Amino acid sequence: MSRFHPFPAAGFDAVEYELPGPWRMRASAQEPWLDATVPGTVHTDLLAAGRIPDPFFRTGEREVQWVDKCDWEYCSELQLDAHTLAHEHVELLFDGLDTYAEVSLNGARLLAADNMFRRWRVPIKAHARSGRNTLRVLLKSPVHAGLARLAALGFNPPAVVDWSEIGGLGERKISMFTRKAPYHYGWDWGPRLVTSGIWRPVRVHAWSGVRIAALRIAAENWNADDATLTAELEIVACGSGAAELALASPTDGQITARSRVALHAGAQICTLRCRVRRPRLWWSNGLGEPFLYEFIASVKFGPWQDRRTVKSGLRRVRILQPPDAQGAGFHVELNGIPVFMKGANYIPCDSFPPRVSRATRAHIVRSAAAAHMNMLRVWGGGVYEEDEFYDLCDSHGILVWQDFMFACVMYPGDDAFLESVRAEAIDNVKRLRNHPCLALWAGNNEIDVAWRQNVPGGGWGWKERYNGAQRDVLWRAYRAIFHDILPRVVAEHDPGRFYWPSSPLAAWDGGDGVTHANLLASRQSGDIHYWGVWWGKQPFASYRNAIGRFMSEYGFQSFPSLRSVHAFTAFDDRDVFSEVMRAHQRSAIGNETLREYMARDYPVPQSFAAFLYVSQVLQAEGVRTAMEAHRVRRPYCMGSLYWQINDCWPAASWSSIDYYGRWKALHYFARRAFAPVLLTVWLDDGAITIQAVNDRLEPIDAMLVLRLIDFQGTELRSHTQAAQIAGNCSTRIDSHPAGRWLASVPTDSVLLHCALQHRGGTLAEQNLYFRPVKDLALPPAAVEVRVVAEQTSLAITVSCPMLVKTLCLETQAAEGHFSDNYFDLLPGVARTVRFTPTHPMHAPTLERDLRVWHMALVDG
Ligand code: BMA
Repeated sequence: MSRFHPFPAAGFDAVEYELPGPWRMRASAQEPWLDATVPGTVHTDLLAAGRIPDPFFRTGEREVQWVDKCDWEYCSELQLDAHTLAHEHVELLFDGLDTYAEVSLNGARLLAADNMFRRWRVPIKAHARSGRNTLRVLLKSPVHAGLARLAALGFNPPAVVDWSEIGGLGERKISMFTRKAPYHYGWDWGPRLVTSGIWRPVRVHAWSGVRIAALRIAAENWNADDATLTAELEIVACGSGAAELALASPTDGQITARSRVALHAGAQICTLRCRVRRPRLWWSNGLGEPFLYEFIASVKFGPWQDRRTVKSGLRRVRILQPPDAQGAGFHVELNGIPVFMKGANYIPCDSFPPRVSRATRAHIVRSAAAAHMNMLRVWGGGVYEEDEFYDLCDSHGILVWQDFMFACVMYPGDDAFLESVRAEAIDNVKRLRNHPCLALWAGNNEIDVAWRQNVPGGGWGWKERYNGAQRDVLWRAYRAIFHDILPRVVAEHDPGRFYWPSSPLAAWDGGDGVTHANLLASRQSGDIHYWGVWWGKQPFASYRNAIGRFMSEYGFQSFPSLRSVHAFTAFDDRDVFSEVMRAHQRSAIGNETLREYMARDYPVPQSFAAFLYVSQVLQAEGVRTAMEAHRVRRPYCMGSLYWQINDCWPAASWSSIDYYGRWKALHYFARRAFAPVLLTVWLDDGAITIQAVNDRLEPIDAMLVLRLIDFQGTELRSHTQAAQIAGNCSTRIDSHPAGRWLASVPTDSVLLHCALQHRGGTLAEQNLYFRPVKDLALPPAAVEVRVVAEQTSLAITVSCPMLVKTLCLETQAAEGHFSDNYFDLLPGVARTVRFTPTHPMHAPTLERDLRVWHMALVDG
């Protein structure tokens, strides 16, 4: 017996396995059966059977809108053997049913589900037989259910992003009536694909005597080298009597606890405690190792036993709002250290979540870590992600701001709905609470700011559309969900974790429904979604002033690359204003806004390919202004999460990584702007200001080297000075009149190259230009490209005797990843980037396949 398995096998072990299938599906009772995939969705099954066109290709989305108006039936044979059926309890576990599902076994009704986000455990012993059993799941149309609820309410609550027209429903918006991923009804970056399905695994669980229904691991009473570990076991027993509990960790042998308890029949919480000396802490990306412990909790009850294994980390995260002269801060403190949050908002990686592979999720989380992010916000219009997503965040040191799945609508407040919300919250809080990455729970996305109950005329004009009685109904439901049910669930099942009712929000006193959310959008406290740039058409420079305590959203759109556009268009569609491209642009102001901002600073290209390239550069330059400005303002501002890291289909959007996983220019820019040591320089009111931000805890003694060069590489002026940069803060290094640098210099053909030199290397660098790109006298640079094969990658060296502005390397056929891209190539300074191909390839092949973009090539 290993010391981690404290109880010997009892010979009567529980049985647990995922249903192997095969599954079949059909439009109920009318059509022949088709092969089905579980976990999966109706749409992906119909697609695999050739019954619908690809909804992502061209305008395919429009042709599949009939699917959500049908009921669908799924069926599988379930073999149960005598050993399984001999257990006291035989249950079916449904980890996710999307959404209105009637489940029967051998004709006997088992379950009527109505919430995509819940997990269901259903006893089947009374209906099961040895041998073959027939399991049927009828998935009823979420549209019919939604329309019925809308009719019953008698008025339509507000909803901003819900493509009811595409769904043939006219103005009737129904997403708020169903506990189902909000973005399925369409968003301003996503299609309307209201799917149904058995979207998470179905399992059989047969057990006797006792089971551990849930486990909570928490560390308390911290000091430098000591912590108390608490394991809370939720135990379900079939009778009463004495039981033994144990806790152990294969990671650290000193973690061990045992106790004897008296169990009663039913559910109960039992607690084990032990001390951890010199705990190895979990750190976020950039601060240290995100160390993980494995814990095993076990119970032995007569001849029966059960155990649960969980990976967790020892760390203390607090969200602090210290009052100060301007208002109150809003920052994450990790293991006693205030940490600036760098990151992005995360949406589901596909309109059909079950087809997202582990590799796709890993690519997004790894890309976040590679861009020096330490936080992702799992935004409230999507889904509570799969366990593997949080595992990835745990092991890459990415903290998670977790919204509950409510966004941009007002919800009904009838008892059944509120009960469903409570059950959903309990299921998900219990599932996710042991992840060290989990930083906070937030109630919803942008509902408070849109409604603004106590501010006449405030908000987005939502409440003004309703009479007093209707407003009462909607606001009462809001308070019940976000000020009562959700915080209570968090307090009870995840005590100590911070809860924030809505994002953005100025403040909340946590009281009995009392809110300070009626404060006008405040830059003095709480978190902010800043959309003055994009929706407000403000210049990018306004990012420097519009700074609050925590920037949880801001962003700008771009198009995916040409390679990606090829995948969802036909040849004739390749014009940003074509019907197909417009169908993949869901922001009402999308293309016009891109073009308007482009015209301010860039040549607006004639050719489609150049337009895509410039759109990415425009987005990247704009958003980096914000990232740098937010970091510069620390500690006033302590978080910068741009909108959005990923896409759920191929489209124009605010993402930095497109649907196919390709990094846009913005992701490369994010990696520079979020680097642990940032050097930033900007021109404002005739002054050049240089500032360094150091997220490392140690101070740095560096040299600042400034060189004014022309586009042919001639150095016109230079300046060197010592720069002492403190740890974990932002330091102003220098600020001086631009005139000192620019006297008698043509501003359209020079740049100021700023570098922080440290121990013989360049720690950080940045270029400052003095005119918008469209007014620069860019030389007709011919870039020399050389490719040399290395072990697993190919080294591409680019060079040019003159400046190459925002050089972009693109492959035409080869698939792979560039280590760096979208950078300025300084005159006469060669640069090597690495290309890691998906499939091995030779250097000459890549050399032929490469295509080079830069600003001087853009046809204005
Ligand atoms: C934010 C998000 C989303 C939206 C995005 C872009 O406010 O919360 O609702 O997609 O803006 O408009």
